[in-house]
Amino acid sequence: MSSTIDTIETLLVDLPTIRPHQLSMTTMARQTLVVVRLRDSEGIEGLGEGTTIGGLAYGPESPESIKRNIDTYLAPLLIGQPANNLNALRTQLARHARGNAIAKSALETALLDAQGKRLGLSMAELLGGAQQIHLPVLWTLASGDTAKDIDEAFQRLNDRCHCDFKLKIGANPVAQDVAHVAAIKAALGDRAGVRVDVNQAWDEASAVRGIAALQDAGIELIEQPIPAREHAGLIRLANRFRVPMLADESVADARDGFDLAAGGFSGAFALKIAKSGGLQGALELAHLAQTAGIGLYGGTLLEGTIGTAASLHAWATLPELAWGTEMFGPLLLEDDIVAEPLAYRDFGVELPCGPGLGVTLDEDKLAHYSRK
Ligand code: MUC
Ligand code: MG
Repeated sequence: MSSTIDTIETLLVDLPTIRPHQLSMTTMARQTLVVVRLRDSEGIEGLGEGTTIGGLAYGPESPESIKRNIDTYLAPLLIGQPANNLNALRTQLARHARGNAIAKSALETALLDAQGKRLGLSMAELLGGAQQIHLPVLWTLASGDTAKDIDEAFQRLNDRCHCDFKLKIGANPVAQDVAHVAAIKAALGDRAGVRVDVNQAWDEASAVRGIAALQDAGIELIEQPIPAREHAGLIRLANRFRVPMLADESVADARDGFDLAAGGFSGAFALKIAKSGGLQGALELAHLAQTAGIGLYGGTLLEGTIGTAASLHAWATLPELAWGTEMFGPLLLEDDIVAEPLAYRDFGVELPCGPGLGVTLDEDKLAHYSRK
């Protein structure tokens, strides 16, 4: 008899960040993790996690809506079902609930973790096997202060933590942002790669001005300069400039990827399990990008260790990530809710060993940081 899904519990966990994290749409002083604990009829537990950025500032799901929608609508679709047919469970969620990609991602992570524990396989092995076990990880500079960002970059470079940096811009006038980025790039010189993420803040005309100046300053990648739905504009920018564009909010899943590729986009796609409704959706986008000759980047929605580990298992199955990853979420948080943190070293992170995620909870820490 195969096991069935017995219970699904969700918790809101608030963790402070190590410093304010300033993005074009919000400044974060803490991150809220929606932690999923799924149990099957044999007592096997699967862990999942969903996060977003700044309540409703980043997208249509908030931590509170993720929890409520799992509890009210999504968990009842899974409870009582056979626990080991992940394809059927994913179809069940897709058929009966629209959107809610972050909530679905948290559930799929928990289902895969439980399946891995049941079969004695890591999540990457469940997905066909890892092709990389050490993944490069960049760091995001977003203190809001140029001198502080430069100090932070040198510290992380000298500690061999990160050798590529992403700057969050778009909150200030274009000329001010460009001056900030150019000063950081000039200070780092050839020692580090510097990219920017505009998080949709510019219109196309501002983007043309801003990108021209950033290209001259030696910036290597421009992430999501214009609003998510402006696919035609993003394709025009990709064709206009030498510096490549990275589509992030514009490309949630394989359908978006297909539209961009068919429209003549070149550059790279940011993969995020949260955008695609889980690991399988993110890998569908990755495989489409590979077919279309579009580069890949392992993205984060600033997940804690559970969501970061899940993403790493997915990215590890890919033969190549041309632009590396930004799976630094746990390093931005002051504390953790797992017993053993991820091993960050040599400008990257090690893929955790299985079964499942290869992550166990620290129950005391979880209780301490859980919202009452
Ligand atoms: C995003 O849009 O890329 C990734 C790193 C970071 O600081 O914010 C996220 C979201
Ligand atoms: Mg982004």
